[in-house]
Amino acid sequence: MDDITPAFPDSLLTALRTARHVTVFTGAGVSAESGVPTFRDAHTGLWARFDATALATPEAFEADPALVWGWYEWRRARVMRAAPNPAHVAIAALARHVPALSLITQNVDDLHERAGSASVIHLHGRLMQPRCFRCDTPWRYPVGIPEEPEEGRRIAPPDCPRCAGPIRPGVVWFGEPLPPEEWQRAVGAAAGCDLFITVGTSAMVYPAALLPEMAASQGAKVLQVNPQPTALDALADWNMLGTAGQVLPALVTAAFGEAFPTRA
Ligand code: BV8
Ligand code: ZN
Repeated sequence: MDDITPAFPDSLLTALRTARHVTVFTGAGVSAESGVPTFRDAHTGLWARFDATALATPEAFEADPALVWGWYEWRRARVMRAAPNPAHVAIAALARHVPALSLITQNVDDLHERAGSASVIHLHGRLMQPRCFRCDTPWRYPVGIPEEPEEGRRIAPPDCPRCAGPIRPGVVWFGEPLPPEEWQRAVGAAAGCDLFITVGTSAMVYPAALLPEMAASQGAKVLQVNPQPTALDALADWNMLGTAGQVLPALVTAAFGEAFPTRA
């Protein structure tokens, strides 16, 4: 991939340099350059091959726990073999240059944390925090990176040591409520910021997709970073068409002078 250095409007650089509170909102696109598949991308997207509602729901898990657990084990192996990319690193660095930064993610991977971001708001749960489907007791994966199962392989979920119920992924499935405290933190971060940066999300899953609108309606400026058009194009004050791994490091360098390695 050739390293292009995007040109940033002065108005954007000034907004970033003078912001009191920046809120960054990420979707699967921020992890794409780490090799973690997104959901909707035509060929690599998880949902191109699986129907998400056929897998990412409690009903699907109850109907076929081994199919759903196998899908998440395949994803977990991919995430554990992945490394944070320059986008994750730039977001973690940005926190050092602005008075206050909130990071809200729809992703269930831990790449923001592994890049050094703190107190990440995980709206849709965390892959690495499985729990019992029946009694909610937290469960811990065995140490080490699992063999990457071939896609679609069924793997029976472990049994809960307390109630023998099936262990489930620690994510929020469709039809399940978002964790109330995480949602409240996210709403506060959207309502309280003066610059909202949305990165790598098609903004089609609710209620998460309401956050950019909430930020804009209370007066925040909105920057979108995405290589494709999304539902947020009309809302954004600036649309940087490019990948997160190219645009975000260049933006932090242009605004604050901090240089970044251009490769993950
Ligand atoms: C809820 C965890 C209520 C699991 C996820 C009918 C019935 C039931 C519910 C609904 C319904 N209709 C609507 C709903 C609400 C539903 C919903 O929104 N459905 C959608 C499909 C319409 N929402 C829910 O069910 C939510 N819960 O409403 O509960 C309730 C209240 C009280 C009591 C009971 C119930 C729960 C939603 C959470 C679902 N879980 N994830 C898992 O990961 O398996 S969602 C999952 O999909 C992700 O977390 C993420 O949120 C979403 C995918 O979106 P993106 O991250 O944007 O990824 P996508 O691939 O779409 O886009 C990637 C973008 O990146 C693209 O634009 C691409 O161009 C770009 N990109 C690619 N490469 C790069 C890049 N960008 C930058 N750089 C690159 N290199
Ligand atoms: Zn249990």
